[in-house]
Amino acid sequence: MRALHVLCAVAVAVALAAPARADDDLDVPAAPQPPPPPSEAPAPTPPAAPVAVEARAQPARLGAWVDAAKLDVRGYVQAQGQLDQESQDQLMQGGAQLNRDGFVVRRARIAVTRWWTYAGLAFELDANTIAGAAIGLRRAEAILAWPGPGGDAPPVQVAVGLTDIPFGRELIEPSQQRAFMERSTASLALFPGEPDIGARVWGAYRQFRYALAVLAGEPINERNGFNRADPNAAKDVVGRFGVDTAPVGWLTVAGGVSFVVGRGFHPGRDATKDSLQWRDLNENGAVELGELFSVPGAAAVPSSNFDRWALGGDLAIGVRSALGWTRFAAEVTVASNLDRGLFIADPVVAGSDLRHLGAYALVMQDLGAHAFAGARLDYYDPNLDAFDARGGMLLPRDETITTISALGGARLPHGVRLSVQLDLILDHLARDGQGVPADLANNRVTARLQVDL
Ligand SMILES: [Ca+2]
Ligand SMILES: [Ca+2]
Ligand SMILES: [Ca+2]
Repeated sequence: MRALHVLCAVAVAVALAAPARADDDLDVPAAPQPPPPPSEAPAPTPPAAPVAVEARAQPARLGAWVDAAKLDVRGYVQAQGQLDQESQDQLMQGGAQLNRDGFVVRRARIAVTRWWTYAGLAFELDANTIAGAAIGLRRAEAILAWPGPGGDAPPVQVAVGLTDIPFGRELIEPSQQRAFMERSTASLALFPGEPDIGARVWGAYRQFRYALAVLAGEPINERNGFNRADPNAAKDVVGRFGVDTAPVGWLTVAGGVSFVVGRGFHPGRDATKDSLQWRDLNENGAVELGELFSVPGAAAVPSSNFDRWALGGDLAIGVRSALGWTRFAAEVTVASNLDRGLFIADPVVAGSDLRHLGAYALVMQDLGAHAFAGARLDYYDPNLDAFDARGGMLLPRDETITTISALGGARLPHGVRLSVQLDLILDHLARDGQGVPADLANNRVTARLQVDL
């Protein structure tokens, strides 16, 4: 009996002691170093628990740790206020908001890169408030590189993951460096997002540049935060071959040709049952025999793929004068069934292939060290073969969107950039009193403040 009492006492003692010991264990990392006296100087790193010390939010320590780990950490915030003629204090059928006036965090990005001799990783997150606060992946690449003798532009690099789409000039230009608020209309329509999932090979030899990629073909759109997986097994092949050279100190020339070849996806339809529909034709609120209609069920329609392609050419020239750099750039793209952002191209629904034509030309001028100005003319025809039914006749229809943008801004010290852009959009998206396509009132002005990390 006594033995049982002793056993119980020991068990109770152990049970009471156990949680206390566990708590002690949890406190151990913080415990060994008493808080330093009120002096400002940080305490020397104790030999125990170095990770816990480094995790504390001390900017100097964090910077030292980032340096020691050879991490390249970059980031920026683009916040803007905008006024849009198209804005209304109304809701669309279904609840979508039509207000476009106000403040927006367009991009808040943080990017981490780490390089070894033959490998690297790149990781970038994007946050914005375009359609409510959203955080998404902008880039995640596992990279292998074959460094050349110079080490500056490796001849061969291979990236697998969420990577850039190597088409043209505008799509691969980082948003942090682009002077204009957004890419041109054609670029936004054909490539609604800048990254896509796949594998990319690129490199440089002297002034020559090449890039080839095999991608899912569904660019991730950071505007709507709607990230789709790839619905078909077909992969888009995207490539660009070009040159980038500076023959003299005051002149730079870059240009290339790009292509996309791939297969898009047309979603099928579910099967439907037979149903009965009532339309109150005489509006008396009573169901009468002549107002009942049968809607026959339909069999399911299978999904199918369709071919799509694009071909583009781009040219950029920079000239330095006493005023600063003057930069010209132009790009032309012809494409078929590739619009994925604006007027979604689906030849299965349309009954024929949809041909697109996009182009832009821009000029940017430095005005001394701290100011700049620029203009861009941008053109997009989403369907070169559009027809419109009017008065019982089929007439060729103009669906082009021409945007004239003017930009001015200032570069301030510490990576601060303030810019204002006015967009005049000439389109055929509205209808006048006779039903003839007319210009929609959708001009806009945007003021943006960008601060780099
Ligand atoms: Ca695909
Ligand atoms: Ca009725
Ligand atoms: Ca307009």
